Amino acid sequence: MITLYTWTTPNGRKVSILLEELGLAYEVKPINIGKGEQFSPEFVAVSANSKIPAIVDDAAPGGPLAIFESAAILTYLADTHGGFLAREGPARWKALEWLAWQVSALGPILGQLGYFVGRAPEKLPLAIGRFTEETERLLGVMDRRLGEAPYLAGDNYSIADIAAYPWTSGAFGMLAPVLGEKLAAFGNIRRWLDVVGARPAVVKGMAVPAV
Ligand SMILES: N[C@@H](CCC(=O)N[C@@H](CS)C(=O)NCC(=O)O)C(=O)O
Repeated sequence: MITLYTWTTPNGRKVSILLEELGLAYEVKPINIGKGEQFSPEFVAVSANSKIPAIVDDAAPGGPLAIFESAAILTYLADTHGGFLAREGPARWKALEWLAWQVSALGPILGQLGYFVGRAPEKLPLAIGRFTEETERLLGVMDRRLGEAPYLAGDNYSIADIAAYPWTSGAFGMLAPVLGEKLAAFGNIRRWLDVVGARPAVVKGMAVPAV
């Protein structure tokens, strides 16, 4: 059995989406990061960096395995269960390329924008301006890619799309008042959001954890 440690945030939902896509049985352990549960010794034993998501796979090859960092978890699950990541060839490297881009660029920049717009105790125009500008640049990069190919890795839906979906739907949803009319320029992303968001596993994964 796989245990998923997660919360109601984009990084956690990447993993619940993939678990749903793969049709795997999993147990959800909500970690309320608003209440500091990510710092409990029990959770740190699973996720050394005190961040969700993390998994423990009791049936891992070679014995129970704990993994944190969403990119590592997605790659592990896709490789172990044979889905949404090509075994070899250009499609594999394109998926890993866009997965790395999502975890190193799109996610952190949107996370910082969300913080400075919504949660920072002080409104700092310089920080909001900087992260808005970089968000628009990154969405431009993604829109151009989705103008060349239906999915981030190319012809097939992959863990790169799964990683990008919860963050991008947040940018077009919660962050729409900040990003404003600029979003209208990203028609390829809108087409992709509609296609990916209509997948039953994505709908189910986005509702995890049910708290
Ligand atoms: N690079 C990590 C980022 C994980 C991350 O930032 N998780 C957030 C929730 S989306 C978290 O646990 N935050 C708790 C905290 O910062 O204390 C990944 O991709 O898994």
